[in-house]
Formats: sequence, C-alpha cells, structure tokens
Amino acid sequence: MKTILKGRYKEVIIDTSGPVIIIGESINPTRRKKLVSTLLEGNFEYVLELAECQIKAGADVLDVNVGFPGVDDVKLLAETVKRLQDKFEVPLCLDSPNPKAIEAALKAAEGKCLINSVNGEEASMKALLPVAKEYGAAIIGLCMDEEGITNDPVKRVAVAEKIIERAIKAGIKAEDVIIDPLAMAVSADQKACMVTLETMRLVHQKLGHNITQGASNISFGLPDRETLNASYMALSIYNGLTCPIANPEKITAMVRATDLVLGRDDYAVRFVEYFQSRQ
Ligand code: THG
Repeated sequence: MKTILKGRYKEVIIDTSGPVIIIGESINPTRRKKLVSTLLEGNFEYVLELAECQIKAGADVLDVNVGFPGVDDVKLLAETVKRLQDKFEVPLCLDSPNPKAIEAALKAAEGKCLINSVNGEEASMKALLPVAKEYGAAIIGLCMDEEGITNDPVKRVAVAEKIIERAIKAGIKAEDVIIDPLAMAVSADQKACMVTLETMRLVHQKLGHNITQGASNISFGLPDRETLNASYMALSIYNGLTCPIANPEKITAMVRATDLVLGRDDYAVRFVEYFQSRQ
C-alpha cells in the first residue's frame, strides 16, 4: 500500500514495503523553549533553521507542532506552514490536538499534508475526517478512543480498523490512513514496547496499512536514550513501521542500515551514500 504526500514541489511515497520515510520531529516546543520564544516574537528564523538541519540529516517529511499554553496555534500553525513552504519543498505533517488549527493550516498549505492526528473518539473523527476529505489530506489514526489506551494489541488494532472504516465512509482513501500504535515509555511499563510491536505486526499483516510512531517516546526517563531508541526502531521496522516521527540527526544512519539488512537497498546505494555524506 502506498501513501503519497506532497510538498510544494516534492512528492514523497510512503510504501508498506519500504524503504523507511523519516518524519522529522524537531519542530516541537517540548524541550525547545527557543522555538516558543522566537515564534512569539514573530521571528521565524529558528524554525527555518530546524527545518534545514533536519532535511540535511535525512528528513523526508517535517512534523510541525507549535502548540504551547497561551498561544493561538490556529494562527501560528498556518503562518509557520507558509514560512516553511516558502523555503522548503518537503511535505508537512500538521501536529496539533486542535482541529481548528489543523483546518487553518490546511487552508494555508500547498500540496498534500498529513494530519497528526485523528483518534478513535467520535469527537475527533467527526471534527477531522470531513476536513481531511475537503483538503485532500492523509491522516494519522491513533489507536485510542473513549476507552483510553488498551494494553491488548488486538483491541488496539480494532481501534485502527474503526478509524479506517470511518475514514473510508467519509470519502478518504484507505491508503491515506497511516496507523500509529502509540509508543509509550518503557520505564513506566516494561511490557509497553512489546504491546506496540505486536500491534504493528498485526496492523502490517492483517490491515496492510502504513505505520508511524513517535520513535523516541519509549525512552523517556531513562539514560542512553539513543541506544534504546535504535534497538526499538530496528524491531519496529521489522514489524511494519514505515514512517517514524524521529530526530533524523540521530536515527537516519540506523534506518539506512535496517533498510539494507531487510533487503530494501539494492547494491547498498542509499546506505553508502548516507555514509559518504557524513564524512
Ligand atoms: N505520535 C504521533 N505524533 C507525535 C508523537 C507520537 N508527536 C509528538 C511526539 N509523539 C513526537 N515528537 C517528538 C518531538 C520531540 C521529542 C520527542 C518526540 C523530544 N526531543 C528531545 C529533544 O529535542 O531534546 C530528544 C530528542 C532526541 O532523542 O534526540 O523529546 O507518538 N502521531
């Protein structure tokens, strides 16, 4: 199954048979107070710098999250999208819990964006599926609903199926629904990674959809996060993860390595090219 996203000029194909597409996570105010302060001053230089660094490091798509308390992200997300698209060709992933901000950003954006995210709650699906249809956007479907987040992979897959079904009813193509199994901190629950890995395996094998996840969520609260993230990333890709939201500066090398190991990099071209670009 293929999900196609578009920036102003550039098209990115996320294919369930790989190679892995990297959605850069860094445009996010969590732990980046400078992003908050510069944007509040109407200064877009830092956000453009974050975009450029991530693209250079291997990001194919950029996640854009400018939400923080006290800020009107309806205006700010749309404005940030415009500034990013003035300068960069890559497709954007619009990350906000506020449907109004998503809609305003879609109105401002060119190409075909990814909405981050819709969950299985009625309110979320009602608010966002018609908007996705209207603007021709793809969506990330989170495996949670009114009952919360279950620890049973089969139930998580059922939530994914519900979102896919409702999206299709709203006129969205099946391939435009990317599933997020919801990666949680393994410090809080040592079974957490096994639950998402199994959810991914089931979504990949039974539903055949593309899969994303916040790939550094699992290592919150632990030392040596990079090692943990890398281990979990490789296993996730093997189980069907095709478009992680991650820090490309830290993850691209091992993503290229995993694609090669999984037989998705003929003559090791992408692996070697990436290595040479780092020398
Ligand atoms: N699913 C979906 N969307 C998401 C998440 C998800 N969006 C937000 C988040 N989770 C993914 N994005 C981030 C952004 C920043 C960080 C983690 C996840 C972060 N960064 C640290 C920093 O910048 O210092 C550490 C970065 C690093 O490890 O290098 O914490 O799950 N659909």
